[in-house]
Amino acid sequence: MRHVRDPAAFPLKSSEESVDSAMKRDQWERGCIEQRFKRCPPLPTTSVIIVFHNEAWSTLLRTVYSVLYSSPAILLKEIILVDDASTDEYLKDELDNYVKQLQIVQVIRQLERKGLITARLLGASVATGDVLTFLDAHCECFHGWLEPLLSRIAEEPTAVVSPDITTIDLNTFEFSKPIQYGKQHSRVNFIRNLLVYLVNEDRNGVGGTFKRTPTFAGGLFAISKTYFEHIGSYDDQMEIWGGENVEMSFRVWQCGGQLEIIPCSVVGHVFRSKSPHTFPKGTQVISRNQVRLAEVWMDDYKEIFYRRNQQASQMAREKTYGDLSERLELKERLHCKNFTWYLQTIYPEIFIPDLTPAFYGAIRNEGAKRCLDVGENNHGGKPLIMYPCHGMGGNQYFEYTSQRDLRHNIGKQLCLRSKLGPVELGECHYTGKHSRVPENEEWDLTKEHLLINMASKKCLSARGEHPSLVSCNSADPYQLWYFS
Ligand code: LR7
Ligand code: MN
Repeated sequence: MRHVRDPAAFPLKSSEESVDSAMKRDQWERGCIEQRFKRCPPLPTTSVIIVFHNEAWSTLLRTVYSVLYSSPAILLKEIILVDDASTDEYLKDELDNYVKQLQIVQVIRQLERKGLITARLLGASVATGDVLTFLDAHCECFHGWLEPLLSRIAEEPTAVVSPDITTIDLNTFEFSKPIQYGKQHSRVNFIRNLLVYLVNEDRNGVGGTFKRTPTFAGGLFAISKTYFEHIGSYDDQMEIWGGENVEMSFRVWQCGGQLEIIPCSVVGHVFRSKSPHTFPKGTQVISRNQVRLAEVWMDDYKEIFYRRNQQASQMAREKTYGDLSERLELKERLHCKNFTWYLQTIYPEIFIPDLTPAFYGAIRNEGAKRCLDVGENNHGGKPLIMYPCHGMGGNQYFEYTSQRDLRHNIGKQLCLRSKLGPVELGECHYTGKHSRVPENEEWDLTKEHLLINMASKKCLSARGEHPSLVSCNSADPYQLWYFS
């Protein structure tokens, strides 16, 4: 039996009109259509938990109706809407009254604005289903999304499973087609600063029903309620937004669970170009959340992150990230593995930047009295510039590595390389395994503070419009470079 939808409140633009044929074909090609789920023993039931702060009425209700419409009634125990202290009037009595007619939908409220993490914990605390399924408040579930998630958890209770998340267009509310695996994860904010993320497409599970993934986006997932509690739910001292997804990724893997994407489960999410939220204590709560997770789960590798994030580094030094004793106890109690294990076992394909680069930070030029800077939006291919030293890292962050390349590697690994004319940034050729630094990316930082490129044997100079290579002369202050 299926729940009935309210056509007025849920003008199903995507699931019924535009998407259908492309999506169905896609589902067919993946072998999703033939999947059958056993009735005996029955699949576990689920509580769907949707947290929101000042969400638009239409998108919130669209999410709710989409769950009702696409989930078998026998599996859907309830939908719990958790209001994170919204201030919009329509989300108060009007919402309470509206959902009464929907019977299995309830609204609970976090009275103080504390963010999505504690809001989800509040939702979980009242949930009565076997499995907790979390969704953002602007999602649309595609037909058949729920069964594969629950089925995988029934088979493997320590699996934390995410649907394949597709983009709902911000303006037209259309699903993107075709769906692209993995793409969603490149947005994982913290990892972007630390390591660049790739889903390993090859490690499919039995029959391709799941893919293991080192990290997840964190907003849309299902987990057994018992396992959620066992594995340490969330760090309840994380505030507002950010970091909890990475924390959960590391924790689940390091403490014996597994993180998976279930390709046959498809859910759309409205990606917004910028965060609509206010941050009552400022956006530094994001860094604070990240420091909390780095301190607990990343061992010495946290330094790689701190070198790239001044704010986080300062919090770590001054220990202003709050008390971590409960999280550290949890790690102890569950006998969780260390971060080296995680990187080697779960994420072997990742390139790990130097734990202790020979030099790092800004590179100041003696003659120009300015710093080497990659300029705006330089993802490779563009010449560099000289810019007043700002001490903020960012576009002026470089590492001189043990293999003697010069990296601007806050997100992508970009290397300084020689070229006729101005030097430029390009993707680094040294990626660890079975690779070496080509001469045009290799630099000798001499005692005299010259930077000699090994291909041309010429020196980097800050004279002229862009930094470029010239014949070496240690008496020329424009050829002298200092790491600060
Ligand atoms: O203070 C807040 N209180 C809230 O209740 C801030 C947000 N929220 C709610 C909000 O209404 C929404 O329902 O929390 C949810 C997530 O916030 P979004 O949608 O504004 O942000 P987002 O989509 O960028 O969120 C992503 O990153 C977050 C980091 O904390 C969470 O992990 C979100 O769950 C995550 N969203 C997804 O993973 C959705 C799929 C993205 C992909 C792929
Ligand atoms: Mn969202």
